[in-house]
Amino acid sequence: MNHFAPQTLKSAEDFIARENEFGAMNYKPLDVVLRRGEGVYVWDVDGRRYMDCLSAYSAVNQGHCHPRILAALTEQASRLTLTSRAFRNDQLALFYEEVCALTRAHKVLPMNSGAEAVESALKLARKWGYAVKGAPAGQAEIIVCANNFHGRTITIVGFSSDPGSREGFGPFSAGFKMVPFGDAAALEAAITPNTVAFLVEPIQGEAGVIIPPPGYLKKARALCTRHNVLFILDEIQTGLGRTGKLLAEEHDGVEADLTIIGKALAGGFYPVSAVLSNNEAMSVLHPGEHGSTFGGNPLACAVARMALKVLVEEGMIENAARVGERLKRNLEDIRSNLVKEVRGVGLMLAVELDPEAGGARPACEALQARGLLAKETHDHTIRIAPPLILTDEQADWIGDQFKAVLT
Ligand code: IF1
Repeated sequence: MNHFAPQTLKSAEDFIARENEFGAMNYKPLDVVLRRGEGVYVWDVDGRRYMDCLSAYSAVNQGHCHPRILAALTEQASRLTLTSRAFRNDQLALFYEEVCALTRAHKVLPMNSGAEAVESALKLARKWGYAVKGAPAGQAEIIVCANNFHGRTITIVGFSSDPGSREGFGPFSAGFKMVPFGDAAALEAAITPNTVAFLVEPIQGEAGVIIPPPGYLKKARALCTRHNVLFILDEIQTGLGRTGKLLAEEHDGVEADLTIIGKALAGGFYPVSAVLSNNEAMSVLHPGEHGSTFGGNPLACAVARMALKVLVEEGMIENAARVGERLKRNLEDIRSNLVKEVRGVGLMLAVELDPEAGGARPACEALQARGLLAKETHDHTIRIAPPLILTDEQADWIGDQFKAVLT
């Protein structure tokens, strides 16, 4: 029997049935099977075109199959892909230099997935806590927020407040404390002499695009400074132009001690993440204390360098701010008692439906039928995060589709 027989799957139903037969069932995707993507559009196996309003959870901010990133990928892939960090490669230094120039970070730790970068930041924070702050051995505490989403490793789900993410996966790492998101007084009350870090998303993504009260990040930053606690921002989703700034922290005029980026860092071509550091925290890591086979590989670095270059050179960040405002206005203009709230910044938007509206999932299916792919989060929220190259006309078209489905 030939295990590598030519593809015999044709219809979407064929692909879905085969997936369900052999795959882990840890997702419940919309029943659309995609074959091709270009810019803000994707096409399914029947040739139907959709506007992508999810952007792979903000990993394709630059648009699908961006030609300049594709060229960087193929050029590098044909030359050198992986050296491991046992040897050096000629892309890593340039990646470091360009990321630092762009973000004003001093040091970069390259990883692959977002969760790995979060884990790396937590390790750094603990080591800093013992080596620099002087926390007693084994006593370091890290404060996180309720309704956080930082990834899927055992440590990370161990400090999740979402039962679905957490239950059945224990025992978990000790040393994490949870406070309500957006509540600076609660943060201050939770800080002890053993607190080494506070980890927070500038805007909570999975929680449903939750924007904290004005001044929250500034207060949190000040508290962290006052109590000698590392302020760690998870910008994996909010970063790299999504909110109309390179980093969401810029909206609040704050600078984190450790900033975690991922997703769009490689424009959807490759998993690349990084921890950025603007203080002495990175210096606590010595050879052999942390690493990754793939972190900092030349293919990842070449792709990430171009992904950042096009984001900046092609004006995508400013476009996200401008078109995002227009799209938000379009959504706010929908007169419907099915809509409870429209919220978001830049092109990180969400429509919260009235609990009586019949749920976000059916609304997403109705949008799908009209050629728009969006994803619900929780029962009543539809998130809208198209690629940052969205035009005014496309923003108006999205508004029209939501209007048609919600009125
Ligand atoms: C999935 C959500 C988005 C993240 C933040 C770290 C990570 C993520 C702020 C981990 C990942 C994901 C993963 C994806 C769904 C997606 C998501 F709905 F779960 F919340 F984007 F909104 N920090 N977010 O948002 O990064 O290890 O996945 O690279 O299917 O689980 P990762």
